[in-house]
Amino acid sequence: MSTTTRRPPEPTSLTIADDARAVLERAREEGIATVWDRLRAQQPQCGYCSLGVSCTNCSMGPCRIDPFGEGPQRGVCGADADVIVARNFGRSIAAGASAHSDHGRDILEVFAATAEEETTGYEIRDEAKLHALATELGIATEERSALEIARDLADALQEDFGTRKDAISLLDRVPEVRRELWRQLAVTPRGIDRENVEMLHRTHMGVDNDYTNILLHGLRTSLADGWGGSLVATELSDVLFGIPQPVMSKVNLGVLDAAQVNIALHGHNPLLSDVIVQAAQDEELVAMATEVGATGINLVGLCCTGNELQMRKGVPMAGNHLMQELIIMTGALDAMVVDYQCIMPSVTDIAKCFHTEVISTADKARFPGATHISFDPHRGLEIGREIVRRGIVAYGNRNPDRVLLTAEPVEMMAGFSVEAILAALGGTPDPLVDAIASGKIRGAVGVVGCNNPKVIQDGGHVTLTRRLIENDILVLVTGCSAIANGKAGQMVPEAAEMAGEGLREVCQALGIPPVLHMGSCVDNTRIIVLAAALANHLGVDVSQLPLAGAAPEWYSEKAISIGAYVVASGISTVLGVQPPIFGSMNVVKLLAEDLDGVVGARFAVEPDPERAAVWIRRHLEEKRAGLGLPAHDLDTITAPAAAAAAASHV
Ligand code: SF4
Ligand code: MSK
Repeated sequence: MSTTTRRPPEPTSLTIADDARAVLERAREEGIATVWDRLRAQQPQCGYCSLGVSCTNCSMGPCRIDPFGEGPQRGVCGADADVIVARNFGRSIAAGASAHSDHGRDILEVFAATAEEETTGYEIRDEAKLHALATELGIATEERSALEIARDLADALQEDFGTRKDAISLLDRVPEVRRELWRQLAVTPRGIDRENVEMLHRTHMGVDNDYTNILLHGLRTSLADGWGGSLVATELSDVLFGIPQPVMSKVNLGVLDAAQVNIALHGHNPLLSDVIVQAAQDEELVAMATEVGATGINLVGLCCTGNELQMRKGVPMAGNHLMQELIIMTGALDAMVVDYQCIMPSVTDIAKCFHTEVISTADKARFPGATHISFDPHRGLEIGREIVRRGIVAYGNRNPDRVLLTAEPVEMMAGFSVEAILAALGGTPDPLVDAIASGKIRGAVGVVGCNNPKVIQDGGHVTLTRRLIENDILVLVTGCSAIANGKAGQMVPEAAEMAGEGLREVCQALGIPPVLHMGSCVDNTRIIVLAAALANHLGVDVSQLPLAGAAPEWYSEKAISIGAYVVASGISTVLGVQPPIFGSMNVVKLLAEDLDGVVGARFAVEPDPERAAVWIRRHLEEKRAGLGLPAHDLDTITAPAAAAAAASHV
């Protein structure tokens, strides 16, 4: 167990969340190192890497470019700062896109096996969505069974991963004007795996040495994620597990119950967690839990596996990215079941100080110190039962004197799939379009992404979201942002009271919160699909709509890929954490300025959420003016004086 001898900073400076602060006090008292301590131990972090000007792509290096212009300006091979920064950025996009797309493929493989009746615990739960998808791909549905259709659909989508095509299958949802733009720019994604492989090829030494060309392929790679791998994950998860519908749930560490066996489901892929939810209802296992003295089995979510379960089944949510260590330190967690992505290797270290059993389940994601139970969809339910059984046994090792549960859970509403939003609007986007056109709603913004210990936890998400809804901007959230906003009480219908007059009126009429939970990281596709549907409905391009994206606390390569496909789809996006690109002002200029003239959208970097809100509000008003809608005078939209003095931006 690693410990730190220096006294860590006050919890109030690390997080705005009360549940986190209480456990961080315990970490301080007991000398247990957390992600925040490890970040401090890493200071000062490498300046070359922070600027993106270091390269390890070959063994003539490692190389770095002197950002002050006094030392080397070229790597051993001759690559300059522009090439090195663009190559690093491109590789990050490919890594993020690969993570999402591999997740999508895993869902697809189980879907295909389910179609062959080879799995246990899985079925086609939404035949209407299956039919809609099949029709979209030109697959016959008349007088055919669901399994027959599913087999053809699985084949067609598997083709999207590897086969060389002119375009992947689901691009017809994109407005024709944008698809034509992508054709002209040669960024139409041709195959989900192909674009990732090509990015790795291009960024090998001596291949693509034009930073613009590399970054354009970065957009193509990201589009293969957003309109390919991630979209496959979202759509087939809906077919297998059901389309999310609005559901009330609870959030924060208070969802743990000292009287029950507590099992947290952490990661991203709903395949195993769905069968664990089924297993936890097994009468034999519930009886076993009672025998060991518990009152029941309490499943809770973490990160995006949690989002998947909360959206579809109302499973309570324990926390977001930076809560994964703290939940173990409550002493009340009996088992943490992990699949993949965003799971800190440190969880097994922290678990050694408590009784928690960490159970890894994906053969591609092993955690030394964890019990590994290999996921196999052919025995899904059986494995789910085995995992729940282990959680019950671990409960027997719990020390009641170590249990630290202080938080009261907060209510939140989840489950706003595109289908659910349209249903809430009465089956047509017209009410939303009318509200935007009249100015009651100024526009819509996706506030998404992670926590990052460089940002006070949840502070970026909650402040930015609050400022947007106060100014009549509908906010769509996914991933850890959804959890942050849920904890802050901004995701219940009553939160309409926090919104500006126009948004409040619309939300109250529809009975919805001003901040809509659209799902997990792969479900950012729901946001771009909704944007494309609105654009098609109005006969305009996505880039003309009063929309924006924001990732105030992002950390992950997946977030870079998401940001890139959102921008490439025509939606400008503000990042709250500086990406490693500032070693090349050419790359910065391209991403933050010139891209607007190419794809009608661009990146911005703004660490201060108050100023990010101003940037977004101005952007939306400019888009409104462009559409001939009533727009506010930009000079009236300003940041609070303190924020203006403190922040910097591109
Ligand atoms: Fe250095 Fe070029 Fe090799 Fe990168 S690819 S490590 S810049 S020699
Ligand atoms: S879990 S990618 S920390 S949102 Fe999707 Fe949260 Fe970011 Fe992971």
